[in-house]
Amino acid sequence: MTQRLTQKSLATLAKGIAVPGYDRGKVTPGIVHLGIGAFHRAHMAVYVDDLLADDPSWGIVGASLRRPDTKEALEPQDGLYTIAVRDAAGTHPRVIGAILSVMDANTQRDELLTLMADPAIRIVSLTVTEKGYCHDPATGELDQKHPDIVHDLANPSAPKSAPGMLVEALARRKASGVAPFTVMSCDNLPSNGETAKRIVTTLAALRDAELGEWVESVAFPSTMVDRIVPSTTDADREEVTKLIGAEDAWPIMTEPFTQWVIEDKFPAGRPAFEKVGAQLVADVEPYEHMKLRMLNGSHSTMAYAGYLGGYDYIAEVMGDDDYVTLIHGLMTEEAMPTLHMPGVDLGAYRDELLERFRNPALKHRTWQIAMDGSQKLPQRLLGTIRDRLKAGLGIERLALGVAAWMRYVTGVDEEGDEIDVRDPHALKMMAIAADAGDDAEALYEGLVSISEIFGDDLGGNAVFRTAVLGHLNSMFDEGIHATIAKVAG
Ligand code: CS2
Repeated sequence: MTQRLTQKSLATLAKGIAVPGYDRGKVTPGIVHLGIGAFHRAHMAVYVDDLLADDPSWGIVGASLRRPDTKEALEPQDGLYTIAVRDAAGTHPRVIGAILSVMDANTQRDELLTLMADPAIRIVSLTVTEKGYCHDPATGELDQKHPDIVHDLANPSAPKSAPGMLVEALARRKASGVAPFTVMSCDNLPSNGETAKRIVTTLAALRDAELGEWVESVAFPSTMVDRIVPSTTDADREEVTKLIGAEDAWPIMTEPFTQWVIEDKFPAGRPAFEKVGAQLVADVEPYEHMKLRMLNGSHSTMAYAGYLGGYDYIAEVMGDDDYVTLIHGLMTEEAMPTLHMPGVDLGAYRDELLERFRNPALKHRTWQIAMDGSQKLPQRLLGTIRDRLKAGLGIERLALGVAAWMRYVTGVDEEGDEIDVRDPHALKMMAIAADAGDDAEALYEGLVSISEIFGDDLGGNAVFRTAVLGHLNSMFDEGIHATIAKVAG
């Protein structure tokens, strides 16, 4: 039987496998990370791993707010796991040691809150996905009717949501005279620091006005994070286990590219992230817009249109010239003119993105990216659309992305097979689709009435309506391929 990846087995791994080059016994926790999923383990944890030899006081304690599966995988491995970087030349494994332990918030809530209130913890970082913010994606405000927020206001010392955990931990720090930690969002939200701050301070103020004021003084730097991380499959597990010579229950598969732009606002101190490739800047927003509109806007469009077109993976979508023309045009003609990035070569950024999407070794499922569209559309496509409408510019390709999403959330594909639509609003959307049948106009009207996605302005905009409905009708009448071929020209 293959040995398990553990601190002890590190010394006996296959030759040439990179392992932590520092004494893990000396590492102490300085960061609590909420939402210890694959993305964090491929991104921030790697930057921290690169720094621990210099400063061992920044170890990470991870926490899962929903499922215990990461804890179950990593605990028997002493927190160790492999990141396997994939490119056309092969798979390159490296063992990461930055995560000291993982807590399951459901069963260890109080222990976790006690740790978050400990002065040694100077940063609480987050990758809880868009929906973890319990907000209205169209306005970026706390959704006070969200069931988890209702719960957390009724049970402030036993919160369920990420904002609730932050507020309770900050309240405990305030009560014991400990300075606040810095809250660092690493999710794909526009102005993620400001958004997190708005949500957390609103919740704190609803609990107690004085606490709300105190939370106003907490630093919430914004960050732009980028690395493509497909879900790990059993075949990946087997491959990594063979490569490293030990069983890893949850390796993380990723691409060579990584980028992290961080607003330099850490009153409680921070690791020297700039030494390991992160860009520390005064204003992250332009980078966030660039990434959300170009990378993520393309991704979501490829996810919906690609899935409907019968493509399982992004690299397959990129094998279809019409799709490539659409995505190239979406970035060049529609997204790029809305960005203001002096000193950044947007054309080169686009070309690099197209190369990354083409990575044949990265099995990135369209279905994975299609998840939670209601939370993603506003910052990936609708913001760009609003800017262009204001300037009187065309939105043909962006509107195709929105129409493909509308077609996708009907829950039935072009072969009549069921689509497993995962979204916090899935039931509502599928009910709208069931009522609409194959009436594109009724589907459009029903979906744009969800103001958490479209706000109150977009649905009734004549240009938007004509563009989206045109594509949607074409998708129902002629299918997705013909619709894309028309736009690709
Ligand atoms: C993707 C992102 O799943 C998705 O919605 O668009 O996770 C994307 O891979 C990352 O933002 C890349 O940095």
